[in-house]
Parts: sequence; C-alpha cells; structure tokens
Amino acid sequence: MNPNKHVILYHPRYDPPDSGSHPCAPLSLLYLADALGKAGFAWTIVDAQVEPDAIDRLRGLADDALAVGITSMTGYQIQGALEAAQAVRDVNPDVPLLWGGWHPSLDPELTAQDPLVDVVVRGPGEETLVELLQRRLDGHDWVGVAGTTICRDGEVVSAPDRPFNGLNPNRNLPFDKLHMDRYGGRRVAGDDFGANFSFAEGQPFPYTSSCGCPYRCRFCAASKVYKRKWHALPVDKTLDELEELHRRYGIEVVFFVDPEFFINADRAEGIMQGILDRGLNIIWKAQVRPEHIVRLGRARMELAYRSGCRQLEIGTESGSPSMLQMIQKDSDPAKAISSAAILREVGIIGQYNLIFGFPYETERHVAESLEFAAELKRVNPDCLLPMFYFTPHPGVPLMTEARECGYEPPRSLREWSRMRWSYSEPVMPWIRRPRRLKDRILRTIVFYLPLAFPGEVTRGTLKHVRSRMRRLPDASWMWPVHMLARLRVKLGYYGLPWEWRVFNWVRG
Ligand code: B12
Ligand code: SF4
Repeated sequence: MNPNKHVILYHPRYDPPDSGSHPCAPLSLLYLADALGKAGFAWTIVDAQVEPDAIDRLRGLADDALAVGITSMTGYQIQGALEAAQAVRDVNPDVPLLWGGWHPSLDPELTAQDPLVDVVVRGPGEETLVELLQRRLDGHDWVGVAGTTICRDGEVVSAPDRPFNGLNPNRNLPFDKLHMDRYGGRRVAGDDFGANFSFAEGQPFPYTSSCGCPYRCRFCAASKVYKRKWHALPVDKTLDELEELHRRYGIEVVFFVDPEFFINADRAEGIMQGILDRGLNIIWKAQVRPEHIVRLGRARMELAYRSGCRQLEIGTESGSPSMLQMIQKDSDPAKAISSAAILREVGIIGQYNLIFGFPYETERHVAESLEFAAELKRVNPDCLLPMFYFTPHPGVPLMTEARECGYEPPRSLREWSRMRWSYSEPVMPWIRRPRRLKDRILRTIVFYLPLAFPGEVTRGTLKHVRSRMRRLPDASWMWPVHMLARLRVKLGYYGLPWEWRVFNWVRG
C-alpha cells in the first residue's frame, strides 16, 4: 500500500454505547470506498459501531494517511465525529479532515466553520472525494471544487453543487472489508413480522437500490440533497447485489432503505420477481408511500408477499387534510385506507407512521389524525401505528414554521452535536401542554384502538391485551372494555379515560 494514497473513512456511532441499539452497516462508506478503489486510492474503514477501540485504531492509521473522511447524521453522531477528528488532529495536524453525509450536507456553512473541519462535501460524495484527493496529491487548492464548502480565514466559500449522475451500475461494494457478522440480517425464529425488522432486536440488513425522491414533503431532508430527483440501480444489478449478500454473507432479512421503494411499479415488480426466480430465501421490508401500494394493486402486492415482503413502513404522517397540505405530503388519506385493506388481504404488515406536533397543529388536527388512525385499524386491525413527534432537522423546509413558532435552532456544529431528540416526546416550544397531548395520543393509539380492533399482530400496541382477550377467563372481563372502546371510537371520544387509568394502575 502506498501510504501517500491511503485514506481513512470513519463512521461514528449513531447512539450511545448503552442505548441498546444495533449497528447499522455503513453503506455511505462502502460507496465511497468503492469509488476510491476504482480511482487507485487505498482505503480503510473504521466503524465505531462495531470496533470498541475505533479511536485508537484511527490514531494509529492517521499518522501517515492522505486524508480522513468522516460521515455524520445530525445529533449524537456528530459528537463521535468531533472526537475522531480531534484524535486525528492530535496525532497528525497535517492530515486533512473531510466531512460528508447528511448533517454536513444540510448545514454546510456551520459545519465548515468548526476548526476540526477542513472541507465539507455536500451530497453524494464519490466524485467530489476523488477529485479532492487527486488535487491534494497534485498540490492544488481545494477552493472551488464542485460540491464543497470550505472556511478560509473566517470566510465560508461554497462552490456550486456537483451534478449527480446517479448510482454507479458498475459498483462493487466491498462488503468483504466489513465485519459482516455484526450488522444483523439473520433471521430471528418465530416472529417473521416483528422481531426480524426491529432495530433493537433482530436488526435487518440495510440495503439501498435507489436514492433521492421526487416528492417535496416539508419535514424531510431528501429534497434538499437530491433536488427531487430519483436515481435507481438497474434491476439486474440490484438482484446481483442481493444475491451476493444472501449467498456469500448469509443475509436473510433485508431492509430496503430506499426513500421510496415502489416509486416505479415495473421496476419493483422486476426486483420481486427476480428474488423468486433466483431462489433467494430472504424476507424484507421497505419504505413506501401509501398510494403506491394502491397503484401496485393486489396482484403485485401478492407477488411482494411471495418474494418475502413481510412489513412495509408507510409514510402516512397525518390524517388531517390541512396538516397534509401544510407539510406538502401530496397524498390522500383515503388511499392510505385502501392500502391498509390490500395489505390485510395479502398478509403484509403495514406500519403507518404518524407524526404529531407539527407547527400550527391544533387539537382539531390531532383529532382528525386519531380518527384516521381508527379507520386504519378498523380496515386492518393488524396494522401498526408508530407515533412520532415532529423535530426540525437542519435544512428541512418546515424549519421556517418551526422558527415562527418559537424554535431556536443550534448555532454551531458543537450545538448540533448536543441535540438529543426524543421522537416519542413532544418537546417543541409551540406545544403548550405536552404531557396532556402525549397521554391523549398514547392512550388512543396503544390502548383504545387495539382494544376496539384487536388484531393478530399488535407489536408496539397491546400485545398482552390481545392475548388476554383470547383466553376465556380474561376475555370475560375484557369484553365490556372492548365494547366500550368500540363505542369511544364511534363517538371519537377519548376523554375521562378511566379504563386507561385502571389499566395503568393494575399494571403498576
Ligand atoms: C439507514 C438510515 C439510518 C440508520 C443508520 C444510518 C447510519 N449509517 O448510521 C438508522 C436506522 C440507525 C438511522 C437512524 C436515524 N436516522 Co436515518 N436514515 C437512514 C437512511 C434510510 C439510509 C442512509 C443510507 O445508508 N443511505 C445510503 C448511503 C449510501 O447514502 P448516504 O448515507 O447519503 O451517503 C452518501 C452521501 O451522504 C455522501 N457521504 C456520506 N458520508 C460521507 C462522508 C464523506 C467523507 C464524504 C466525502 C461523503 C459522504 O456520500 C455517500 C455516497 O454517495 C436515510 C434515508 C436515505 N434513504 O438515505 C435516513 C436518514 C439519513 N436518517 C435520518 C434521520 C432523521 C434519522 C434519525 C435522526 C431519526 C429517525 N427517526 O430515523 C435517526 C438518528 C439516530 C440517532 N440516534 O441520532 C435523516 C437524516 C437527517 C439528518 N439531518 O441527519 C435521513 C436522511 C432520513 C430523511 N429522509 O429525513 N438512520
Ligand atoms: S418523506 Fe418520503 S416521500 Fe416525502 S420527500 Fe421524504 S423521502 Fe420523499
């Protein structure tokens, strides 16, 4: 290995070590490593998620590296990124520190101003990284390289965006250089619908066959980075990579982390049919919009099931037409209801994500969302209803409204690194009675709706209530509560929640 052409790629943990979350394969660094290898650079990936001595290893490698590239999402990961950058500086102040990934791309100016950042790479980084390194070898300056932001003598200089030509169909992701046994993807016996896809339990292996998204949801960062363009790998290339993951590395549970897997119905069908034709014994989940399930229709959704699809994560966000309009979701709650009916028929679990606590959301909007959630459960009692509270990330269009409503975003990379959001807690300044709001939503979604419409799969809701309802002695006392829950849903009234209080009291 020529040390002058050796690049270190560092992946910080995204959660603290005691959080119990599982490592997630560092796809971003694999993409970069492939591009570096093709351009003649040597590289090493250091992944703090699976290497307890990652910082020490980084120190050892940084001594004679050409550069260190660090990836980071917003939040805790920045803290690990800063720690790594400091370690490199301490060992060898001449090694340039290149930052990329979602946080630097969404907030390049503040990132570039940190003394531990030499250059920010915005958006997909393969070509920009190679050009930067080549220039370094040739002794040329970095200012002006497309897709970068640099701070020189206190002045931030952003070069124009680099045009993105899509995912490279000739890529060869170097999975063999990762500790492939540490990123999940193995089947958990007995629960094909739940534990296999839980990031805290079975942990699916993340895989992405496309990137970018043409939609414009205002709470999401995708449109800023990918400019509302969608880029996909050819079907055969996707199948080749899935086959390699399955046969060579034993991956059995896959999570397509594409922003929208069903965007092109024919392509999705090609991948699903290909999984069957190639005899890949995998189960999988993907992120989709509800109307695309309807567009694919029952026959294609049956194909999805046969090819191993067991769960779909569905960006529903809200049941309130005015909130959907405000966040520019451009989708119709009626389509979500139809999609729930299709999923019930084919046996795929729909996980309908709901977000509460948007700026300007009122009690009426919350009530509309709860009514919508009830309708989903009525149509498909097996669907899951994960609840989140809106938290503004840098660069999301909805930051404007968040600021109007009193949110003060962090003013430096260090402040962003200290941000700890709880997506399950309403903490934004415009929410006046957060405890009350949370209790109202929680008791409706995890208690009254599963009681009113008990399903087969109630993970994340009231699994034990369902199991009790099935056993006769318990069912006798559950029955009136079940009927009462139905009445409440019919009336849309969840006030005076004495059953919920008794339930919590009994549970301790
Ligand atoms: C897998 C994933 C995760 C994984 C972990 C990812 C990881 N590696 O650490 C898990 C499930 C843990 C996760 C968690 C969260 N995630 Co997430 N996640 C994703 C997802 C679905 C895929 C990321 C991915 O692997 N993409 C494929 C790779 C190849 O692309 P990439 O990462 O963009 O990398 C390219 C460029 O960014 C760039 N690049 C990246 N790093 C570097 C480094 C250098 C040096 C250079 C030069 C270039 C460069 O080049 C790469 C190749 O082109 C994305 C959405 C999406 N589809 O992209 C959301 C996404 C990244 N997540 C997001 C969010 C909000 C979260 C959460 C905060 C909340 C949540 N509810 O999900 C948590 C945060 C965890 C925490 N505790 O703080 C946001 C990011 C917003 C932000 N400001 O950071 C995204 C964009 C979703 C969205 N549309 O809003 N996530
Ligand atoms: S939320 Fe989903 S559909 Fe909307 S812009 Fe983001 S990735 Fe696209």
